[in-house]
Amino acid sequence: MAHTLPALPYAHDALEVAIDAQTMEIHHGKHHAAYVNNLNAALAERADLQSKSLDELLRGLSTVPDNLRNPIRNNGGGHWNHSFFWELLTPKSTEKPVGKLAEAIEKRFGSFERFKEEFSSAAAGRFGSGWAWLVLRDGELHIGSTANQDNPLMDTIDFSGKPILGLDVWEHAYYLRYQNRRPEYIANFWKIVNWERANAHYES
Ligand code: MN3
Repeated sequence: MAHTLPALPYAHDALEVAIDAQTMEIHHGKHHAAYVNNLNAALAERADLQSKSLDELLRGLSTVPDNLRNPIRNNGGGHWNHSFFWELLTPKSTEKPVGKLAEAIEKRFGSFERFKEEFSSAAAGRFGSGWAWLVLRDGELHIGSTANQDNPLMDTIDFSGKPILGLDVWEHAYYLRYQNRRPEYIANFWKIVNWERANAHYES
């Protein structure tokens, strides 16, 4: 089964309060699509790897053949991260956490404001391209970031856990509107977070 590009769960211009329509079109239709195509190309000769789910491929990255590890890491990671990210955005954000996740954030970070500061700081501080994450590890929430298209599922990197929230801080995610102003993009991200979805990740 070939990997496929998932449709966006909203219109390209639905997130204008934070992300412009052209960025969404290029980001989903070109960047994400390229990760999917390149992943399928990397797996073309390997029926054994094609039968694995994307989650399985990334969790077992250390065991895939050496010549395929980087293509799967970059393109499989890119496909997974973007599929996860689109679902965490919504034009109808509650703009604050809900459910058990809201309680857990309060307990772990003291307040939602404090959590936002720490997450924003991880996102702004990631040098070059990468992602900021909120993950659940050993029953506790942790904030961190990864380079390029690495993610916390991969058994080849240090930062691990079950992803609850993720933010793409590659320049392609914000450059058309924000140019070098990554912190402004991050500040507006909080207006479009799908906290129902993040809570579902936390509770599942
Ligand atoms: Mn991206």
